[in-house]
Amino acid sequence: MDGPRRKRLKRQADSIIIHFDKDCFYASVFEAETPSLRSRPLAVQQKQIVVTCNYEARRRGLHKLQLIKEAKRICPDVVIVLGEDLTRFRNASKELFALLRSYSWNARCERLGFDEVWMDVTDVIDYNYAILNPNDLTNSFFCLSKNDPEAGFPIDASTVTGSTYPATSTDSTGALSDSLRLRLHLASHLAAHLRGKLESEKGYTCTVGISTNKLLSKLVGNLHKPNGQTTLLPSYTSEDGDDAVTSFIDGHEVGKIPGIGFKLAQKIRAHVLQRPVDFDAGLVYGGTKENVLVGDVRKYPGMGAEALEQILGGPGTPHGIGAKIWGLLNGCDDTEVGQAREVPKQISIEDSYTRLDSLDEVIKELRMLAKSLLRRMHADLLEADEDVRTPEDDVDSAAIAPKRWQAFPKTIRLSTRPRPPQNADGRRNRSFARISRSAPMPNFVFNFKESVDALSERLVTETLVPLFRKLHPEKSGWNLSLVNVAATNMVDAASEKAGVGRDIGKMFKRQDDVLKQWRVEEPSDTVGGSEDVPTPSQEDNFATHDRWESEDEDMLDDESYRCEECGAVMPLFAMGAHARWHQN
Ligand code: DCP
Ligand code: MG
Ligand code: MG
Repeated sequence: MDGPRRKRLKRQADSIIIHFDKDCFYASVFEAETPSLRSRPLAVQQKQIVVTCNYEARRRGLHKLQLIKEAKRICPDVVIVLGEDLTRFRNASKELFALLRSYSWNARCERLGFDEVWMDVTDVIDYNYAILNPNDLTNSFFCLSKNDPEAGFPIDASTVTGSTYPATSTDSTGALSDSLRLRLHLASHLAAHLRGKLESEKGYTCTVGISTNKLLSKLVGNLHKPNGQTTLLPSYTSEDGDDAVTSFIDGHEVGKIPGIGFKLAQKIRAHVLQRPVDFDAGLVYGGTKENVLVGDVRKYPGMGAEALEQILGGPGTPHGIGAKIWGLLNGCDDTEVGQAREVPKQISIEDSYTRLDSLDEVIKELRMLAKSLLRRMHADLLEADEDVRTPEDDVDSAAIAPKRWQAFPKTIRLSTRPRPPQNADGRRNRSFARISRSAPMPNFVFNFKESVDALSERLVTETLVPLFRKLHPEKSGWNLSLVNVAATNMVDAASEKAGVGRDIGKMFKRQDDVLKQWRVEEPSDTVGGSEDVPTPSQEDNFATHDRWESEDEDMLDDESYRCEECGAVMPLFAMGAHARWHQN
């Protein structure tokens, strides 16, 4: 029984989204490093588990999240590589993302984890749609640049490239006058082009889905794995639910819909089955034997946004969850593809210690921190310079790899966390404060001709040790529990004059100029300077920082303030006095 006619959600179909998922990502990173591995069964180990394996291994019966023991039993000649150090995956992920990003006009490229990327290519597709010749679609040209009409490739816009859902198109009549359909054709050609680039330039294959929102593009890609692409073809909307999107989404088990996690899925299943759901704890993915399809839920009597709010709402679930989930079950997802943030706001490396007291110990630790800081700056801020280099460049920089800085951190900040002395009652205050000192980032760190070891040594002796002495004028007995070195005050290279990142000599001169007018002159009597006003700092911040997000958020709470000039953190009430101190 179908019940009263339900109001159908209108699906937005203005945007065109492409979703990429790299095939056997971790394994393919090793294969890219060592191509001979490609023809052998290869498994990547973390702890006692195969986190992923290549398709040769999968052909022989191995799969993701299998026990190593099991994998060896099934395939004794499996090659096992260790995947616990994520550095190579992070770097590969960034490199692949940068390639895709370079084809985007609107910078709407968003990563999910290391191996997935969404691109909102609406602007590129609309531009190409507008220049199509409707009378000669078979001889079209896909333009990759608004400024360069030659950049692009020939396509047959009357057909789609790759696989489709539905597999064979039913509505051929008038199809080519349907703008959504044509735009999806165009997107399929762009996707194929990008897959080709990823493979020919970087050696990675991936699985791609093309549709009008993040949800549908991600789901439809799964239909042809690996090294395939699937376009979800119209119709995208209908009065009675016999459109392609509805039939596509209806066939999914509810728990397979991104955004419907295990708990939500269990509640929905229980409602539709009208009984508690069997829970099979043995299944790795936290799945269940019960299959409740999206279609079963969608057509269930009384089902809709309000009903779902009743079923799912309550403490711990955000208000409006019903409408959101109802949208997903109908293939609607209005979340935007995030805009790529080009470079981190700051890079911060820290380590915690049980006790750090002598200058020798401190210097040893500063060396380690400076080295990782420079390595991270190289990984996160240096990009391959793919521009054509002028002969002039080649004369004086022949030895330099074609790389350039995407951004320059103009400030280096050293922070420590001394343990306060014991109180009279013999106890210590629980909340430790960080104190910090900043200085201009010295120019030499941007010179990538020199080794990281040599540069970090210089950074320690010329910058970090002097900063440390200012921060801790006492000779010893600091009892430090944490040291943090950060590159902050990031300035985008693109915002400097064009080409500055490529011409190192010019860049260094400019750096000098920039820094001169900017330099903070330290008053000579900084003992007990007001920069060092203690602040509460988070107790859980013990692990070495290794991420892009600014750690300002960790250090700053509602009652703290960071001086824009020197980066010192202090309680709000100290702000006025601190500003006056700068003026003197
Ligand atoms: N990964 C992980 N732990 C998990 C799942 C995945 O460390 N529980 C890692 C290993 C994968 C990478 O993330 O290589 C990407 O995950 P995918 O699920 O996309 O798996 P693959 O890319 O390896 O395989 P596929 O070809 O099925 O996409
Ligand atoms: Mg993935
Ligand atoms: Mg993958």
